[in-house]
Amino acid sequence: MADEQTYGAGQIQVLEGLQAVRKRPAMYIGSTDTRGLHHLVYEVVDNAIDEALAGYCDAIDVTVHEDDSVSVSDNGRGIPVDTHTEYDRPAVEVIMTVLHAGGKFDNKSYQVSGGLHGVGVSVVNALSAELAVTIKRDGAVWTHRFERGEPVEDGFERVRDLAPEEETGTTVRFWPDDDIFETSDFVFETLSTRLRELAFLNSGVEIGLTDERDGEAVAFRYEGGIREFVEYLNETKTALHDEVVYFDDEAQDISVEVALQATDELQGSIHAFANNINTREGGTHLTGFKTALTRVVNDYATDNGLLGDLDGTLKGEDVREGLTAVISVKHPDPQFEGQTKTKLGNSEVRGIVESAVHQHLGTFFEENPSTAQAIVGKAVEAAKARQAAKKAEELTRRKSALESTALPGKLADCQSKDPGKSELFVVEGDSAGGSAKQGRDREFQAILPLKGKILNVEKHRLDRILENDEIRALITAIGTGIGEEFDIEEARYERIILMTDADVDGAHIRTLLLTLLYRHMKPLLERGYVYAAQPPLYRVRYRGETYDAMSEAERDRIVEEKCNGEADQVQRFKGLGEMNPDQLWQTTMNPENRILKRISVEDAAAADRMFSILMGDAVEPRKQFIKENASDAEWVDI
Ligand code: 28F
Repeated sequence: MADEQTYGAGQIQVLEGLQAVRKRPAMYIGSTDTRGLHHLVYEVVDNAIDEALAGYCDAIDVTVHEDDSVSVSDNGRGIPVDTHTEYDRPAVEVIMTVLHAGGKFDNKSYQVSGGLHGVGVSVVNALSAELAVTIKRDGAVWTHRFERGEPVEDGFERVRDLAPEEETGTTVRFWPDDDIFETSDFVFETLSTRLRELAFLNSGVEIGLTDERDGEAVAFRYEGGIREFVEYLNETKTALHDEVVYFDDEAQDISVEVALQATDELQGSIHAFANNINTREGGTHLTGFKTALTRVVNDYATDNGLLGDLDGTLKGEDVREGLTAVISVKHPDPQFEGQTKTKLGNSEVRGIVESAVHQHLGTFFEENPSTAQAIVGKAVEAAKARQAAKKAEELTRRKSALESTALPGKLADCQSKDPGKSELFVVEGDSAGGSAKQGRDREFQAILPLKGKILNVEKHRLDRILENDEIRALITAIGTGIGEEFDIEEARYERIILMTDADVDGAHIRTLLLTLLYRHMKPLLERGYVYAAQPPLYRVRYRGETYDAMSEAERDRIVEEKCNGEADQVQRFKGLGEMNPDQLWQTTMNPENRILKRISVEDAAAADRMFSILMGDAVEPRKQFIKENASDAEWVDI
């Protein structure tokens, strides 16, 4: 090694590389917010995983220290420390300072990551105020230190002999640079979720996480690999067959693994990975999987007479309904595409996955008829429901301008036939519906009372939903149809105003309605046609004047400012039904002074998400959750 710091070509390349990374960190790690910060850990862990894939490591430990630094340790061979011929520096220094110097370890395995994900540990080094690496190999312990990516002078040293029973391996500890990152706060849950995923994807490797800030610690090791991943994903679901279907294959140096298990859910959950990266944007491996799956299920259904009176074949959506699956491919030269570089682009992968799934799933079905019946049977049931829904959808829409589907009897329609001027109030309860019918302006305001709770759309397919009279009445009144039949241009009103009580039950009904609209009539939300009415909570009477308050705070302000602080006659409106027609008109329906909240797609999505989160049968947590969130909507004058 040269005595003085010689700036040969190698050193200049190193400096230019580090400067490039520090100048535009987001180009290398995606962002400098919390996601980018956690990406540093994943880059270092990836190198340890590579050592495991090469067959030399089976334990990786990640530690978050109290000083907000992170250590990653593995029990592999230890990064080489011999002098690198081209750079005349220790190999470890080259790997830590030269961009993309990780390279292929040996022909048997390859770096697991590519694209944004495989920038290499030199990027972590460049973005760390300090980085220390400890290597145990060749009978000794070596250390090296870096500051913002640059080697510390005389930082590389042989520290001591390796004790006879000591394992070889590598430890990298880094202190993220506060000049680069918006935060230095590592989130245990974020790290543990990704480390668990890596343990599933790399069976047999133990991955531990310790948080020295509060002592929390977990360890993941799954001998069953992605089989256990599917079991984990299905922990809260009802599986339709006991054994997780699993197979793996390799062709052209590309390995494919598939695990799947059908459940009674309506939503599918398919996760595709390439070189351990969660390809959320999909790609050729996922396409190949879906194509072959649909074909194999259809072939089995046809060959075994399982299609019944179904006309046509099973669609992909039928086959994937309720299916939990994990696909994991490993590719020596992965091409990641898409907005967030999480779409696999390698075209040859599609055919490889397709033939692997076709061959192995087909064989599995032949050898395991009960499992095959469970999976195929679920797809046939989904297809039948889809076709029933299509028929029912047609019933909710005018077949042509001449034929009109009878409007629901309980709808008090408005006189105007101009959707742009017409409003439909969907009112909770018959008594409030009665007041609304009397109080409204019948020129442009229609009323549709809904009785009690409408059906829980989360738990049912569209065919079942359309059996519900309340929901069918609503869809028919709106006029657009639903699902595949939906046509926004047929909307009979351009304002659909949900008017429910301002209590938990009212919020519950509003959430049910929003979930229905979000899932099956989303363009109504996208066009901004959907609103929530805001009935007053209080009425304050003082010296012949009446004031309406939308909240307790407003009530107190009125008492203070208008009633000289005398807590005079204050009426709490328990529900819409307590208001007489004139009060309801004046406070909630009269465009002159009513307050409506326009419901955005995001609002409805949040309602939908909340609903799926709380879909368990425990009603109390659901009510509590809605109560806490029901009043957080901000209200606008319309
Ligand atoms: C805490 C993070 O980075 N572990 C690593 C190794 C082992 C070898 C290696 C790494 C460049 C191209 C050779 C050792 N002996 N954990 C880690 N463990 N890199 S990174 O070599 C990288 C060189 O190939 C290693 C023999 N072959 C490879």
